Amino acid sequence: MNNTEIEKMLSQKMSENSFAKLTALNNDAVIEFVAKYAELCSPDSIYVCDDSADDRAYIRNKSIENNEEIKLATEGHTIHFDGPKDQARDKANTKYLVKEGVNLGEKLNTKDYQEGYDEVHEFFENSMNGKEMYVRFFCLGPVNSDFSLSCVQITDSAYVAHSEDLLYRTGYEQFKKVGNTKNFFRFVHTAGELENNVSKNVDKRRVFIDLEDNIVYSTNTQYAGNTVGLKKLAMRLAINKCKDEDWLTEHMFVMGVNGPEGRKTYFAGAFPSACGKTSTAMLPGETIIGDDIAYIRPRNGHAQAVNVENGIFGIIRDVNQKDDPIIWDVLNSEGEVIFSNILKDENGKVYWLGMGTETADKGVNYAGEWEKGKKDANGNEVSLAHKNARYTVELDRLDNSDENTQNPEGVTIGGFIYGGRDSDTSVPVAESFNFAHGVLMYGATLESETTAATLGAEGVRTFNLMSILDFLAYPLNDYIQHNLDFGSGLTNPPRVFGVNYFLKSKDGKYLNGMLDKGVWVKWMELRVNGDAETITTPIGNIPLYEDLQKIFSQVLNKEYTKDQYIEQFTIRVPELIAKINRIRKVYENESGSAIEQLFAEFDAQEKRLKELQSEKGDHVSPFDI
Ligand code: SPV
Ligand code: MN
Repeated sequence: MNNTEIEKMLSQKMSENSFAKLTALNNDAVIEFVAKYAELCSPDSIYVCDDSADDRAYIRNKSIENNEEIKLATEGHTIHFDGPKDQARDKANTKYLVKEGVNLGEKLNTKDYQEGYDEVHEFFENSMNGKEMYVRFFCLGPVNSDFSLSCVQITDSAYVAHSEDLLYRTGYEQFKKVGNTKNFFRFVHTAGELENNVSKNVDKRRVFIDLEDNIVYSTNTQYAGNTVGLKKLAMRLAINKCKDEDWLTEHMFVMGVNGPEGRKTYFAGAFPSACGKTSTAMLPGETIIGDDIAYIRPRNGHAQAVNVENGIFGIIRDVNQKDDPIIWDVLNSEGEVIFSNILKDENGKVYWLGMGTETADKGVNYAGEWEKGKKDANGNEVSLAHKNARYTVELDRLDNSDENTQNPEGVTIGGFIYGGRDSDTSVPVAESFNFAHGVLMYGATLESETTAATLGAEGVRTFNLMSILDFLAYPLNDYIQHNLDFGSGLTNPPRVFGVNYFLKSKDGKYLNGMLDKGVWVKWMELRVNGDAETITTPIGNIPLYEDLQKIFSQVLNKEYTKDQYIEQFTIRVPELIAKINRIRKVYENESGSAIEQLFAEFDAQEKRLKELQSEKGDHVSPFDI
């Protein structure tokens, strides 16, 4: 099509107002992109959004009108259901489209460019018949910031578009300022054919990523982790973009921890899904900037971070008044909340797993009509809500959102935290000997027992370096090297900590309470500022009993006994060596200078552990070190 034909086609599908909004951007690449998918997906109409409150209301109303969201009893609350088989990120069908000669390493899921492109474009054909196409502009990161990136989302799901309003900063005005550029991320999503308002053909679910053109295609799915372009889809593009520049895109929360005498220290933390990341970022008494994705740049010799997002797509399971008071309040008061995949009763009240209050006996959930005791086709009980059910809210709804949340300069990061779900190996908190040791031995060796946040079996110990493996867009060696280079380029790199909230006793009970993480962050805050001593062990520096005892009493008003400390901070030599051996296997087919450095750290750490073992035995109390 030539320009006149494009304009004619677009103006037939959209109102004058939408057309004016689109053309006012004066961006040829945007017009071309919208025209290409308007023609291919063939929606009945197209709606172009700017940053206005009217357009925001339009999208929200559409999600209700389309039955993608149902209004609940509380003002501002809605519920959305994804299909029973569309409840999490689909790792198997998320692939990088690569041209001949491109090798992203064996850990990444790739597909021949042309094959993948053709397949997904075939699925796109006429996929929006009978539907409206929404065209949205967003800014990843705070507006007017050197950290931030622009993007365009095309979707036929008002739920996806509505979620983006809660989760991101709109970027239409910013787009106007950037001029006629191709330098932005693009996302095309279609839920595909619907049945009972959910994607029908989940067997044709695809998330295909084109790193060369900075575009992600997503189809036959509604679950936000597969569809909301700005979240994990943009994260993959940003990881790729920053690899040749001097900054990082990390799967990290950003939070402020209050120290003594009004001091505040910021931390960025990476945890695999459902491992306490959001609840750490939201800890009562501390402040939250973001819970999922950070852009981190060098500034004056420090690491400076912004939250890419403006809201939270958080796991709702086990959110209860006692352990998560801040989000509990938001979920129980008026204001915009999208609940997904939990139970709704006939009065428009909602219930989820582990909410700590009485739940309804019947209603509607992600699997349809539900009543207590309902069995699925295989005779298994259908739970009242899905384990990966979520809530979507804006950050500023939280009482403890940080004053720098929108700061275009970001905040200075005092510490990186890496954590996984580990029942028997690592101590609750330790600090690395230096930046590289932390990145390698806490970040690059991160493992976690799997959860419901991705499809597949739960409870399997899985390697997930820096909790970023699902999103990594280039080979492991280069990513680790990029992190090491980032740190060595700083005069004051962040301290690096490893945490584990999930240590269990021999009889399978958790050794720590949900809020104990509030103690570990206070200790880390002291460490960053040189205010606490440590015990040096083969795996890093661990806290002194007296310091923890004091913090437990101050923060949780809890007694912390010597026995608890010993059980939690015992250095478990055989388990720690077994972990090194597992991770050696993971990397045995990888190569490069970072991998060599990693293997040297494995050897050194193993040697230290064996020395301790020969002197003191398999399990060594911190008091004996
Ligand atoms: C995660 O699983 O890491 C999430 C939710 O933050 S998702 O949007 O599915 O990625
Ligand atoms: Mn995440």
